[in-house]
Amino acid sequence: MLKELIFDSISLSVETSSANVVENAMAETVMAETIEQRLERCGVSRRAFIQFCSSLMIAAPFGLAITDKKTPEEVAAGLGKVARLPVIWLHFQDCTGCSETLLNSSHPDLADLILNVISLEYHETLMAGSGLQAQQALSQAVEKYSGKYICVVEGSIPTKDKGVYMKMAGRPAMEVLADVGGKAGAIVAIGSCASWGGIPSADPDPTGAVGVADLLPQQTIVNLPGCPPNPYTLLGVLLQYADSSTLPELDDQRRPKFAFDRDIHEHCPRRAHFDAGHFVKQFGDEGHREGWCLYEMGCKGPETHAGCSTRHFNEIPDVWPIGIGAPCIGCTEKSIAFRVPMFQVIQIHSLAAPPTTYAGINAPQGIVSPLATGLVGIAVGALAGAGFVASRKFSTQRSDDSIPGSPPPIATGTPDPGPSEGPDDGPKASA
Ligand code: FSX
Ligand code: SF4
Ligand code: F3S
Repeated sequence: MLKELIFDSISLSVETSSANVVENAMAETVMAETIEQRLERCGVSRRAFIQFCSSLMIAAPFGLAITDKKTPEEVAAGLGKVARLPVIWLHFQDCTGCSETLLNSSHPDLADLILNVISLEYHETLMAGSGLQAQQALSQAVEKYSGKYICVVEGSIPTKDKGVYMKMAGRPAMEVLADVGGKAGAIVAIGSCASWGGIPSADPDPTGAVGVADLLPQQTIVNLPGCPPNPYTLLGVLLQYADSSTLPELDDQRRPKFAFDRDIHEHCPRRAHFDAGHFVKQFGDEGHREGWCLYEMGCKGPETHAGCSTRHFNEIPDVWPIGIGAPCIGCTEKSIAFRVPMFQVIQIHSLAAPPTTYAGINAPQGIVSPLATGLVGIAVGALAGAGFVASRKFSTQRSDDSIPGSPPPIATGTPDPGPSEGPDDGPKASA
């Protein structure tokens, strides 16, 4: 079903000129088609479309004109009238993870929907055509929709040795980007590779890999970093552009604020463990199995702007790095992912270190002196007498022995070790 839809969705070049005429006529029809008409023609239910709009609203609760202060029904009604946006998708040095994340939904309906709400004119890994056919399809689409289409770029562009490390139809990737990107209404650099080099640009960077903005700084470019990025962020940007030819507000790294204005740590489900000083010390230890904070395993969440902690992947709850027990590697941050070693503990610049503001969880309670308690008991009578009994009970409890990774109980007769900082020294806050 999905395969059929993909082939149906992409305008492919054809083998004969008469077939070309038919194809062009069909493309005209498609161009004039609104999202609503297309969904109806392809038998996509209104219910599925409203569900899609709800997911888009969850992904972009603020800052996206098409979803702002609306109900899902209103969003669906508005988007239904929008003409399908022509999209030309270029692949350079990448793993195709960005395309995968867009189409590998756990609900087949969603993948169908995505390919219906936009008009994907060219996408090398999805289209059936190849070689000359593919080249013709690209140049036809560029010419036909010049200045109106969005060019989505996936992957970094090699610049070393005149770009010899990647060519398409004999042309270096740099040249293809300048041509196709230069004639687009706007460019969306999807993924960290297209945004600023990503994995291919990691040391020793053999191909001189750069992002789109390094080569076309004057063009209108939206960066959607992430390795891979969240598909709803792309769809939000594309649909807003289709609706009003505008882009959402961007930050100083050209990322849409609606998706990158907060850091992972702010909404991380393990945040309470960070604040309490519960840190995983080793993959597979008890703390790891209990879902404790991954900061000491190199988690870059406190310095990483992205929405993964609230918008999970593939429509499945908890499917995101920290959700499955892996530290965030900061894949949306230019200066972190593929620059700072994955398991290296980072300095935290944005907040105070918890141990300076919160008590450590394993601070020893010590023994309340029966004599002191008794004296108070004499002074305040029966009420404090009850307190004495309670305090004795408290003092004989073992130190957090129900908590994984906590130190062994203090043996009888061992001197009180005195106050401690808690289970460890905690995060490294910057001065
Ligand atoms: Fe892969 Fe895309 Fe990472 Fe890069 O995503 S998921 S290597 S950002 O270009 O295909
Ligand atoms: Fe979550 Fe990482 Fe922050 Fe720990 S350091 S609370 S795992 S984002
Ligand atoms: Fe990337 Fe971190 Fe999210 S590694 S996918 S920004 S949790």
